[in-house]
Amino acid sequence: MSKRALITGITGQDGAYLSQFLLEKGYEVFGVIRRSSHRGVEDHRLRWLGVAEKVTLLDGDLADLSSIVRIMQQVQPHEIYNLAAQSFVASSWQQPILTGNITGVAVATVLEAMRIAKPDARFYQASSSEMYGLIQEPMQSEKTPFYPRSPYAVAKLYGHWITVNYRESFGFHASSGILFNHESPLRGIEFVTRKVSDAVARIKLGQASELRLGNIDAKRDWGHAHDYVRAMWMMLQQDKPDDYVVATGRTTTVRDMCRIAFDHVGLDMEKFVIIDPAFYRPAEVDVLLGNPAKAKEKLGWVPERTLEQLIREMVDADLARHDHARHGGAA
Ligand code: NDP
Ligand code: GDR
Repeated sequence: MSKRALITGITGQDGAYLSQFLLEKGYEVFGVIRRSSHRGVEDHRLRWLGVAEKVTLLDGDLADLSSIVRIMQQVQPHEIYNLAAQSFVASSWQQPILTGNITGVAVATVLEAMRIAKPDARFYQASSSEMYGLIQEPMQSEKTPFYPRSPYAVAKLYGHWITVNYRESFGFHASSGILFNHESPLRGIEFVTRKVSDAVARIKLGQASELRLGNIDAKRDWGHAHDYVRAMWMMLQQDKPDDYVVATGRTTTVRDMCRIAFDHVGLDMEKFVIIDPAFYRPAEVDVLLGNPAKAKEKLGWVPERTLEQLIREMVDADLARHDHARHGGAA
């Protein structure tokens, strides 16, 4: 009999890659979908990966405990991956309360649904390197103190600690992955890597003439989502639940990431990039650099793709997308 996995946030970047990964492992995959945002149409990310027909989507919202309890009772999952969130840091200053409710407190909603309907399931929480914020140590590990710098990061800290607390209070098999930035052609257009790859493709095709960015001196430890969803699954295969940093151990400025994208299509970024203070944040996380030693040692996890491969893949995908649209297809 195949294992059942329940994914909240299945229509997001990670949800799509995780669905594909789990289906390949023989899981039955169920996902929570918000009709309010999708109006019953299967999401484009699941279609892009060819898995939309293979997953079962169930109506629910993390703002509605009863919907999550019902889904949990119906699916009886062996593994629960809580990926749903208001995940865009910049928006969290515009919607701090919603972010607190969904990215933070709703982690307890999912844990409570599990407590009511399937307490022996294994639980994964999508924690974030943003929790480190104002950096206390040059390389961040599971032991580095947190100092959140946005309403998003504050909410993620609640999610992180409530996961630890349910593990310690009720003996739940609940693990928290402290994942550093990970990207792909399925990344939301609002995030900087995808904003860059999309703009570079449009500039190359003569459809745009500039790219407006905020703080390009910020540094991030960027990996590929395809590699990172594997780490989520690996955490839930361990006998004991725990917390793990998932990162590449290399940090790069937004400026240098951008240069990789422009170089890939033979353009000089200096001619197109305009610094626009509208994209500055009220408080910035200047640099993130993760130490994935524990994940390597305990899980045997190592990233397989480099930043250069990732950015080139994203630019190529956006070139194909815009070229297809130019010839009458859907972008
Ligand atoms: P996305 O923003 O791509 O996806 C977010 C998902 O959450 C979407 O499926 C969205 O559904 C869903 N969602 C939002 N609000 C609700 C709600 N009220 N009820 C149910 N579902 C909801 O995020 P990613 O895939 O990039 O990230 C996955 C998780 O990992 C997030 O929690 C994120 O904060 C965290 N994370 C991400 C990192 C990254 O670099 N990508 C790094 C570290 C942590 P809908 O389609 O309906 O909007
Ligand atoms: P981040 O990702 O905030 O790290 O959160 P994002 O790509 O939005 O920003 C990365 C860095 O780039 C700087 N930047 C810009 N960012 C955006 N979006 N747009 C711009 O024009 C721009 N110019 C410069 C930002 O200031 C920042 O320093 C992501 C999300 O996926 C979170 O959910 C996740 O938890 C963390 O990664 C780890």
